[in-house]
Amino acid sequence: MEKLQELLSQGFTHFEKAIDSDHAEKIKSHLDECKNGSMGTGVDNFTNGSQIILYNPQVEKPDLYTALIENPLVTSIASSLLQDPYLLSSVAASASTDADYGRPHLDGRIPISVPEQNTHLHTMWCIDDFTIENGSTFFWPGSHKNGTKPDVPTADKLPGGKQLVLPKGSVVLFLGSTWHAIAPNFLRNTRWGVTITYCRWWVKPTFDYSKNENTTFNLKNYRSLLGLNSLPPVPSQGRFLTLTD
Ligand SMILES: O=C(O)CCC(=O)C(=O)O
Repeated sequence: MEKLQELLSQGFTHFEKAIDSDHAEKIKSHLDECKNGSMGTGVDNFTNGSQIILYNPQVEKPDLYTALIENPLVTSIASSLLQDPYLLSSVAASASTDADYGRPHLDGRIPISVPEQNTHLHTMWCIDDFTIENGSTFFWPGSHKNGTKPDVPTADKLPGGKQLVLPKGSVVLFLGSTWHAIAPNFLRNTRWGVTITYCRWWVKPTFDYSKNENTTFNLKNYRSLLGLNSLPPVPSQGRFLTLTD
């Protein structure tokens, strides 16, 4: 798989227009509503005001997000990298602001320098066209092999970052160890991205989605994605993979 090879060698890869633009526009309207409404939104201090984060928009409108969570282009790579049965760890939406460049960071908690051994796979769904002017995410090619976390306050202080210019409906896949950062939005419109994270079956997901059945019942593989079908094999020397029902 060419895209998997690119993910492992560069730290990120992408598919253009993995959902159609009508679908992306429906998600955009929903995220705009959420931002102006009562959902748990906030400006993340970690990124010094450069990012608005909205957690779990799919709780309100699960049908809009299912095709992203279970998109076959993503799930085939998740199966290869994380091995089945991988779990759904988190869903969030992120908008760029005009405040500043974001802080380079990695999402997978610890830097794992062997690409194949990453515990997390992250996706950034472009709900708007992603451009340099509206804050397309910076990714640092090869940074996933450093075995360290970046230590600079803002993306403009770290050379070598690449911003992908992508049409709405595209998806970027990146490893838990890949350095990235949000960029400033110099336009007055909103640039939304939806980030969906998957993890290995033995890693604790960020959110416990078994508590929101309405969020997940429409997922085709929801028992597997939520880790509800896990049964460690006996004897213990066989416990490299979980068994599933
Ligand atoms: O929205 C973006 O461009 C970046 C999001 C991000 O850094 C993250 O969710 O970890």
